[in-house]
Amino acid sequence: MLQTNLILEQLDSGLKPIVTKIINQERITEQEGVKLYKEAPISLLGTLANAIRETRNGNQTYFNKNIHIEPTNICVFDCKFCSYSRLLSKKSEAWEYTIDEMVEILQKYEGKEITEVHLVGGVHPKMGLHYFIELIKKIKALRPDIHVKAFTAVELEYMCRKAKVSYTEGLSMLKEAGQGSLPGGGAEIFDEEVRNIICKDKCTAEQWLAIHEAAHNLGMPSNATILYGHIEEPKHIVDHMSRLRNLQDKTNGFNTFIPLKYRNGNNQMSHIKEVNVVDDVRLYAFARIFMDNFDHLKAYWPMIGKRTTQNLLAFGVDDIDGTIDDTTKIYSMAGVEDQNPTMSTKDIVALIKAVGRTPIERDTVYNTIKEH
Ligand code: V47
Ligand code: SF4
Repeated sequence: MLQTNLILEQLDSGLKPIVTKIINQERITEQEGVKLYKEAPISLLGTLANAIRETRNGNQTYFNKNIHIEPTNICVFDCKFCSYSRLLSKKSEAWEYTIDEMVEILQKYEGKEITEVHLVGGVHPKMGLHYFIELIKKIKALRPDIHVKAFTAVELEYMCRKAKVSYTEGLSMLKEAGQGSLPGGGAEIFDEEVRNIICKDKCTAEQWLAIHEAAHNLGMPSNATILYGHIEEPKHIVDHMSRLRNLQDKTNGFNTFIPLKYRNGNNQMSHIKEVNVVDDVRLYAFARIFMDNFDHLKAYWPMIGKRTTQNLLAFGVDDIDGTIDDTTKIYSMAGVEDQNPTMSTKDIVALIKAVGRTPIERDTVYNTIKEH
């Protein structure tokens, strides 16, 4: 009580009704969101976000034991922020694994305790729906215990279009093969003007949302992302979060929201400076406040860095992704500090405990496996 009174007393009159709504656990509108995002002091956003985080998830901080398999970095699309994709013409820096090679990657983890394979790559013109169905079947035959979280909406739109099936048909076939859920990539910024500049040739915002809705209706949960810190403005951030919040109202199929900070190494937008940590904190804390129907907010440590991840645990974040075991190249190719992202369970547990939170090892859909 004392704390909320103090917060309200210090506010300028325009923010007071918005903050009062948040304290009373009422939803804020897009317009209120833009005002809050632009004008609220970072300390206020942090206090509110942390209170919401602790009300929802207490002191718990989730992670899992996962690996990534990236079938290829060859991609038919040309997103300006992407440091990872290689066109067919620039094959020297490209890879394209066969199904057997990907199964071999997984075989190396025999007897190890991983619970999830995150299967995402570029959009290769020759790797289609039936190829991936076969891959998933082989993964599940080898490790029936492992959850397969696979394919961004961008990959799914392309593979369903090429196979001439609806999203529901394509996803049903993948589910039947053993796919459990969808990752959150490919959302970027939904606003049409911004999307046209940064990634105009891949799936539209409507298609992204329709694919996730179709998955949720089939009982396949998914994640959602936003790519922030480039040319977008606060109104685009709030519009993006609002479209996700609306879909979550309808389906309740999203597990977690994952803000992805734009990293500027080796891509066509490298002239854009990366935002600073205060901007990171603002975005995450705001997301925790605005996205009132998402249970979890994830800081993906290979992208944002371990130290910032730790700090974000005081600003709304309750999940930090997994052990990874140096199996992803997306962010190392975009120039992040950690060129070989891997953390042992011991490292992750220590990272979380160092800021006074409780590490909870989870499965993909947030069942607790073990409290550390
Ligand atoms: O959609 C690409 C992003 C995403 C850059 O669901 C970049 O658990 C920053 O979605 N700077 C793919 N971001 C990764 C992704 C993801 C990662 C971890 C966990 C989950 C999950 C999902 O990576 C793309 C795009 O938004 N991206 N290039 C870059 N230069
Ligand atoms: Fe292709 Fe994904 Fe890179 Fe876009 S972000 S170019 S869709 S790999």
